Amino acid sequence: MKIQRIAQRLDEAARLAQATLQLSGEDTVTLDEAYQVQRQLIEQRLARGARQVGMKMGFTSRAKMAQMGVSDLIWGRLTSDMWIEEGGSIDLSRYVHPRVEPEVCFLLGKRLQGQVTPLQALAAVEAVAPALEVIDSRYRDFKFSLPDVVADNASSSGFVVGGWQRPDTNLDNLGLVMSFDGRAVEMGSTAAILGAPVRALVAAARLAAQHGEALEPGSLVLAGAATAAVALRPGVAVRCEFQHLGSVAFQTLREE
Ligand code: OOG
Ligand code: MG
Repeated sequence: MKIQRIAQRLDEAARLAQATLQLSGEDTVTLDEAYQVQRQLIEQRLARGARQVGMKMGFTSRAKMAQMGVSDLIWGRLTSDMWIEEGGSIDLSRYVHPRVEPEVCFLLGKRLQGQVTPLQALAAVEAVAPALEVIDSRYRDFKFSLPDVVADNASSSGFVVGGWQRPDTNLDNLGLVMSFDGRAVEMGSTAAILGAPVRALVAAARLAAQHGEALEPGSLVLAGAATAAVALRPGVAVRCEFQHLGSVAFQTLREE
């Protein structure tokens, strides 16, 4: 069956770190089918022992929409095997063409589902943290249509979460600098995320509900990148410093 076949193709591309072709011909999918593929893809990871730990929003900033040539919010699922320890190292040979981008992460203390106001969303937050997301499209040349990238779990690949801060930390317009080996590669503000990152949480609750899902207590929500993503290379110390929120870092191993 088509959904199963595409999910398997994308799962294999991720496991082997080998790019696959964009979905076309009989494998072209609608947005609705793309979310079915995504769910199937995640089922396969769960069957291998991973746990679903939350969700991530995509294309919540103009910088990201412009970089990738798409203009709609999407979401993907975060699983435990994507977690990268803060300060830890990753081996780039496990990825196709990884990039990194600055994000903020919410930890939910209460359940959120459906239409909620920003105030209700904030009331469900237990803590907030600076974060970095490692994205890695499984498609050749990092090119895709909106349904393609949704099927590929929104390019999710890894995430690093820094120290948790109080839930009432104001996230609305915090300056940030992402650096490689101490040199700035992207600068921006959390205001780039839908005007205020809490709006990404509101959107996450609404989009999840459209697929019969809720944001459960204990789950993480990545709000989407504040700047364009930057390609990773071996042997680099990656760090993002956020005004009032602290920093988050990891490194990539040198090539053997
Ligand atoms: C898709 C994922 C988008 C974000 O933060 O906007 C995303 C991609 O850019 O490949 O994670
Ligand atoms: Mg992202």
